[in-house]
Amino acid sequence: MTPTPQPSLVVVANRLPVDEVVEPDGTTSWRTSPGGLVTALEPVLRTNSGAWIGWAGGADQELEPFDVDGTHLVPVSLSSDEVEEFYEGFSNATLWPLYHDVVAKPVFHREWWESYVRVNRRFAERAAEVAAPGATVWVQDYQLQLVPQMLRDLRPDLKIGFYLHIPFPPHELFVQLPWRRQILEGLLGADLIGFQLPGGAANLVRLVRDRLGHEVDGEFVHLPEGRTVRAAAFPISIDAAEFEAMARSEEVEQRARVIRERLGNPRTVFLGIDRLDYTKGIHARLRAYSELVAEGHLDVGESVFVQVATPSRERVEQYRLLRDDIDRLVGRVNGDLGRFGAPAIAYLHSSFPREEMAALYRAADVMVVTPFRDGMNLVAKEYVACRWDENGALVLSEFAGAAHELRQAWQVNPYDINGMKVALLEAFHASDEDKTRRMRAMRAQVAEYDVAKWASDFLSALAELRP
Ligand code: GDG
Repeated sequence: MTPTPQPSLVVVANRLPVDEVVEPDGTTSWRTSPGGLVTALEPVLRTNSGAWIGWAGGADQELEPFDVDGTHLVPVSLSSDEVEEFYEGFSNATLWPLYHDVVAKPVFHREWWESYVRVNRRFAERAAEVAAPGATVWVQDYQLQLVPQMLRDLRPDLKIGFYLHIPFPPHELFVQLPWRRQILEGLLGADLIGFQLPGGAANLVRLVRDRLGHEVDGEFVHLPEGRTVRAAAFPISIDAAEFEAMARSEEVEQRARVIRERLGNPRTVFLGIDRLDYTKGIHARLRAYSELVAEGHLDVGESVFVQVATPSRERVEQYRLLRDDIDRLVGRVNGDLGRFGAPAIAYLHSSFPREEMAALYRAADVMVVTPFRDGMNLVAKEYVACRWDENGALVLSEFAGAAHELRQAWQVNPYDINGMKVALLEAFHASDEDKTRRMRAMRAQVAEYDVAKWASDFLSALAELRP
């Protein structure tokens, strides 16, 4: 175990930012998992001799704290029952669909809730043990909404922030939750609650006023005990400079050319990249595209739709059903419309290294991002960051948080198949001048509000509260 001075900044997230890798000789080690959150927080954690508390990803793993690339990691263990009830159950089959407009039906189980409470308490206790006196603790996301209040009860000296990466639902949906009051009270343990969009913050404030009867004033909630909580929007972003640098490298450019060659050098490559999740609108977008091909607006061989679906939550039933639906649709479309060596849809169910993602973004003429509901959607921002040539078109759902910033995209309602078909064709036929004008504006936005700015905006807003 590495001795560490007591950290003055502690990040608490469901997952530790590392993956276990097995070396050829059978020994295992840890590697930082690539991702915006880690990149953004690593420098802040380093200067504050910070720590990160989270689950290492396996069941029944008892691990001592360890350091990876200068970040001090404190593992929290989950039993296999807890993986099933807290993680796959309450987090991903209750909260996830409920917070995403009930796109799928949320499942309510009392045992799952009990597991959620138990695991949240474990995270809170770990944070209470680790944090220095007066430290700042930043709790992340929907799996840990009870942690702020549990932690405040244990350590009233701490400054506590909470950030929700997914949408926060309107009153009408949230109140379905049998444990709605406990969740609201859990969140209010924080001094600052951050959301992707102002609408999420407004939903929370309204719920707190109507359901708990607290006095509210704009972004502020005044609690009976005299404490004030702020709820506000801090839209997350990516490390835009890093993506652009990757996209400018000779290896990535070369790989993008190879990808297009392997696809048969079509005139136009459409691209979708998503975790295989029912919120992402994959099925509806592939239907819109395939109708355009069937009706003769697009020609197989000249155009191809590349859909990458990264495996996700494969033990949750709704995700298994979705996979079957997509498999069936792609099979039918290619069977009906494809030719030898020229499918209408090139579908890959797998995940790739980041360089390959950048090469795909470079190879794509039209990027299609059509979630039914999405907190932000970083894929849309990554595409923009990679288009240093100021070319390429983005078709973007108006229900992704990113639509509030990427206003120059071709925006669509993913429930409107005909509307999506029109937008896909417009993006396909757009002039270079039109694409450049739009891309330039979107690139300026993504370059300025990057993930480092997101983290520093949140942490300075937190520091300003309760001097
Ligand atoms: C949640 C919210 C919010 C995907 N496939 C591969 C891969 N990825 C990377 C993408 C991107 C990330 O995963 C996905 O982020 P998104 O934002 O698109 O979506 P969620 O996973 O649902 O994220 C979302 C986000 O949290 C942050 O707050 O924006 O709304 O739902 O970075 O590039 N990366 C690699 N290989 C893959 O195959 N290396």
